[in-house]
Amino acid sequence: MEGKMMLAIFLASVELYAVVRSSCPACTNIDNFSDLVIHNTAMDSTFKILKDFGLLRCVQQCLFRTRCNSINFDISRSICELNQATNNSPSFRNGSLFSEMTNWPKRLAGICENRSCPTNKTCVIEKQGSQKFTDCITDDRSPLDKGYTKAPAFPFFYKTYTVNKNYADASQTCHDEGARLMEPDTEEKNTFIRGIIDEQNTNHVFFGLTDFQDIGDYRWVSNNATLTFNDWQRKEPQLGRGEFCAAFYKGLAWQWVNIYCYRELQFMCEITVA
Ligand SMILES: [Ca+2]
Repeated sequence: MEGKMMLAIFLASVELYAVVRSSCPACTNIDNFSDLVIHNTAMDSTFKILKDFGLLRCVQQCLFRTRCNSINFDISRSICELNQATNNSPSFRNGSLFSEMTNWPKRLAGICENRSCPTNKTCVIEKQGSQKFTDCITDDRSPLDKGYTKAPAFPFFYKTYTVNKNYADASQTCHDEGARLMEPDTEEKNTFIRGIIDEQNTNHVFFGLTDFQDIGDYRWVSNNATLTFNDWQRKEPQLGRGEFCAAFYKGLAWQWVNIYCYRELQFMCEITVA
């Protein structure tokens, strides 16, 4: 009962805190939740992204994992990022929230409070009838451990490859890591990716867009969706030449071109939130 009451107070306090922080000084002092840093996010140490998790469940998911030490929480999109760093100083990001584990009531973890699982595992609470018990289950291998980097303002991890491969082999390389070829499907993401590949010593970088089905009908590979945004160069895509794959081209500020799939180019993989 006390626990439920505490959770209710916590949730209420978070809402109040986010909305009327300045006019609600008492809200900042309930049960050690005084350190929710609104409009901030920590970079570089996110090892897991969870979608459609409320703030409380995000905090719990962090408490369940030995390697987790802080969270970023995207308030409007309910995206929860678990960070492993202990003392990363958060930087400004509108609509985000940062909080460190050291300031949370540990009993939010329920019966997982005193269960410490190995670093690659997470504690889960299971039920059998009215009995609850804990278990340590293997966590998905973190993209961070596979050499991926978390995009600071986006819910995905990315990795650049400086080896040249044809489209099929590039795609397979991403797939083998539980990833896919990068899909720059919004203007914001496209701009971010162009910034990343501009550091690469190359002229072309494949990404996950093809018109294998119908010439000129370009589709994102992951979900077969048509384009709602594009960044084709002025004379691209050129049709009827068998150029079924897409790549960024340095020649014109990394705008898009279609290109032969057998060309061996650099590429970029991404791992998004499931
Ligand atoms: Ca072309």
